[in-house]
Amino acid sequence: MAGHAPDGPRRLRNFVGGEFVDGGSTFTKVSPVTGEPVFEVVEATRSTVDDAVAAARAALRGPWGRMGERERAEVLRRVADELERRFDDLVTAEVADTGKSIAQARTLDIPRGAANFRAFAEIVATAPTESFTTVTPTGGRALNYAVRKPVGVVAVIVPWNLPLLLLTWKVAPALACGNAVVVKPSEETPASATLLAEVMAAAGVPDGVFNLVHGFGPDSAGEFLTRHPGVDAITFTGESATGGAIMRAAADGVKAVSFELGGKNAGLVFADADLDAAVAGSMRSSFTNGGQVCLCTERIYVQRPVFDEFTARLAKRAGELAYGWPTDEATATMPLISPQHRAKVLGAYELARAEGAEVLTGGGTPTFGDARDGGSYVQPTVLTGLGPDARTNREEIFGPVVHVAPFDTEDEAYALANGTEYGLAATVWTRDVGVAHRAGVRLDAGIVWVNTWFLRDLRTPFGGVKASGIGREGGVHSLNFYSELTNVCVDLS
Ligand code: NAD
Ligand code: 6OD
Repeated sequence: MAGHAPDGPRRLRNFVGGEFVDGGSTFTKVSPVTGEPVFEVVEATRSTVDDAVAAARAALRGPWGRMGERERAEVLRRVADELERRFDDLVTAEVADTGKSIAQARTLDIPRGAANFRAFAEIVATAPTESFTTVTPTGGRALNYAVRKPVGVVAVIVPWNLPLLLLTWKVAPALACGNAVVVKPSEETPASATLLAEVMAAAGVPDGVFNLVHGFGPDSAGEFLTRHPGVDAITFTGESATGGAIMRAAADGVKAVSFELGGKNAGLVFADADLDAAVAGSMRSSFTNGGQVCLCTERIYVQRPVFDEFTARLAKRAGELAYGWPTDEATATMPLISPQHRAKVLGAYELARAEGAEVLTGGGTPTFGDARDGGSYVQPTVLTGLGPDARTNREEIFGPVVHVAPFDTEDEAYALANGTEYGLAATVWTRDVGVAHRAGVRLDAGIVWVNTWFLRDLRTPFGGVKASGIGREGGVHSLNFYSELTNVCVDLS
């Protein structure tokens, strides 16, 4: 049966200085598909975190700290090779933790893990050195050039929705730049991160360069890491409120932070759009991974001439999404990550009704008559009828739900899209090249997709504006966060 480990709950341990370590209490990870226990996870204590940070620091003083970019790039390629060798194990782990469809894990999550390492191997090996020639006060010349150095020990804290993808998106550039990392995966998704530790060891990554601590946020591994004086920088993906808490924790140590946070992303469908593509694309952008992607569109604004047709087609297709077990190839949706998250999303469905929304499809929970009734499923839901000030249209829900509303003018579309505290991503459907380019300028978002969604080139800047983040990662932007640049100025006269 899909979704849980065949031989019952397996014990997952922390990984410190190249060894799996036990100790401390454990917590149980349950299957989102059935609610049954799948893993017993050893929670890192404060002293485990101390050991992990010390191991990372020691690794920086060893051979790792003396490697050049090309050698490190070679290590990253070996990690990618090993990830590909362990592909099936990683798929199984990701499906067990999240309940996502095996088809998605095979085509998105796990391949992106390997791709992250290959991309940053290439990026670091080919990055140019910044240099300027300067005229000196005596009319001579000076040469300035910037030397990249590792920041040091980097804490990597990530969420549960795309566990391996999001973890490796940060670990790959951090290692490419010569840092050592202590990673804390979400308490909801400990399995693929544990396999990544095995991958690191098999790929010959020196001991202590990659350390893993399991646990929670406040008063657990997450907070121990962010307050740790031995941590030099924190890279975090998760909720905006958690980003605020981490920023407060990091303030005393004046640690560098990179934050990829929440979103309340808008889709804009203009009347001239290819409507088939807009409906199909919006199905992906609202319902991929059960709506649990920070880039998902939870608000779609549709130009009035096509509003009725677009909305009817979207609601019909959302109502037809196939549930299935994760191993069924036809499965098109998935459970939410946990009963707590399900309660939050169902609360949002209730709030939408209380605010006066019309529920076009969904709005509740499915029943299966089998073990999935113990899981965390909700129905894919399409809402309409609410104004821009409704909480449903302002607060991130992070589930398979979208609100659809009409607009008349291009200016109005941008005003509606920009009307939240978030600014992560926006998706625009139009055949008008002028609108396509203006949208990039007018939308308050770190990423604007036109006639597509979640099409990624790992060299491009990725991040959010407003409450959706601080900084950009991707390509040279990642290198800049994960390196210290020392400018060397040589007077040549
Ligand atoms: P979360 O903020 O609750 O948790 C994320 C991670 O932070 C987990 O590992 C958690 O244990 C840890 N954590 C929680 N409190 C902490 C604290 N006080 N100190 C240190 N660590 C702490 O987020 P989540 O519920 O796991 O993930 C969903 C959220 O992530 C959504 O808001 C989503 O939009 C956001 N997200 C953003 C992006 C992006 O790229 N912008 C990508 C994926 C998810
Ligand atoms: O594609 C990426 O690099 C990325 N960071 C995706 C984030 C998805 C959010 O859930």
